[in-house]
Amino acid sequence: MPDDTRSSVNNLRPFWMPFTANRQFKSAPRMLVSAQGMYYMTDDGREILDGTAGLWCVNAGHGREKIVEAVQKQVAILDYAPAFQMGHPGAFELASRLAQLAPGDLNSIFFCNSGSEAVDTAMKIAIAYHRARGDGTRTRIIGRERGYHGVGFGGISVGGIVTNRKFFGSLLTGVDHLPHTHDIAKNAFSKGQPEHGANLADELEKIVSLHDASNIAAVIVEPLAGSTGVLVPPKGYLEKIRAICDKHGILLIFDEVITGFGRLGTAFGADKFGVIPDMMTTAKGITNGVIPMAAVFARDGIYDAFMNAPENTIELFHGYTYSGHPIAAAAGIATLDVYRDEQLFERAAEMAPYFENALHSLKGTKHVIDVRNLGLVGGIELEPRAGKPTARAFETFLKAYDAGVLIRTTGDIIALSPPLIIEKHQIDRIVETLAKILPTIE
Ligand code: PXG
Repeated sequence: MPDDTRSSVNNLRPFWMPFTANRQFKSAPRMLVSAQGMYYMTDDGREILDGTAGLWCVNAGHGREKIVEAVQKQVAILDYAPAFQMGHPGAFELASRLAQLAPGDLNSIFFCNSGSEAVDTAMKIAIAYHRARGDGTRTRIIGRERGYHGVGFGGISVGGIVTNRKFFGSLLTGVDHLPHTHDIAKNAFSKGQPEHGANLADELEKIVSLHDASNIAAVIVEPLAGSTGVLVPPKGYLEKIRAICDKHGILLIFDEVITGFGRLGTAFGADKFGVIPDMMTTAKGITNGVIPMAAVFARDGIYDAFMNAPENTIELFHGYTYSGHPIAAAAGIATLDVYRDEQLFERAAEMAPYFENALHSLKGTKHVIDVRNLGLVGGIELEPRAGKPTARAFETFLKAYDAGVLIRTTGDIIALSPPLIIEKHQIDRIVETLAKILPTIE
């Protein structure tokens, strides 16, 4: 191999890229070199409008001075403090702020570094909680078809995305899955929550009667499923899931990695839907994507159940070197300040009707078989090309990028989740770009 391909940035071979068509990317790289506000800048000097808040995480927009300053300051004061048996003020302050923001008594915050870790953590807490209360047969966890809960073995086991599961062996045992709620035949082009599908929650009763409640620890669902293509929960569905969990003593975990921190126009999806889970997993927007961080929120009763362990012993044998990392905590505190000072969650709620109408103007555009939305999340589903699923959406993604707009695609679904600071003209630009591109795609 010639030297220049070994050592220079032009050698794209060593970086094995995540969830990426490596060969396609490396044949025509899309390199982002800086970002500010609503825009990325590419290595060839083009501005790209960010229609996806990075990967659903940069909710306050890019390059926010307050967050940058907080990180710079913190790294010089305390770069790292041991996470086990030691503390530092930032983690306690951020946990208090998060507890204040959370609905109900979701007051205990366990820090992790990614959504995948948060999901593993919540699953482990659920099982250990029942055991701590003398209910140790409750070990099963129920997820949902088309659910995305990250890529740890826990998350892919309760998750329901086939390609994320089928290559990886037998996964965790002791899981089961609810049916997903997506029903284009009945709900296509719904604005906000679809009318049909609350009855799908009754499937949980069937699963309970199959395994018996005494063996079930928890149900985990995304209140709005993001990665699988923006599946908005049908009216009444989450309320029913909550009621069935209560009836059988099963914990309800909301995976709010995407819906947390304003995406739906409220602090959390739980607020938007008026359904309070027993635990929430969060990540992404917790630090505006600036430093990796995640958090599990648990209700008071869950934390308390662990506090009967013998004195001076560890109550939960779980944690990460970087749980509550000082720099991530500083980024998190500054991020919450920005959300509060600029009222960004409220702003998202105010902008949502404009976003909804703009997206639904794509009804009737070539290939579009559904448009769905809630808050500042939108999904545009395309008819798959015969024999080539995902090809049509991927081509749309590439053409949109060429036209200066970043979208996400999953399967044949376009997902939009812009920063909450988006302006109307930027929403128009995204939608106009798609309206122009889609008819040119085969
Ligand atoms: N739960 C949910 C609901 C998620 O959406 C994770 C867990 C895992 O988080 P980490 O931090 O481990 O990646 C996620 C992540 C996309 C996309 O465009 C979505 C995610 C990540 C990357 C891309 O659909 N969600």
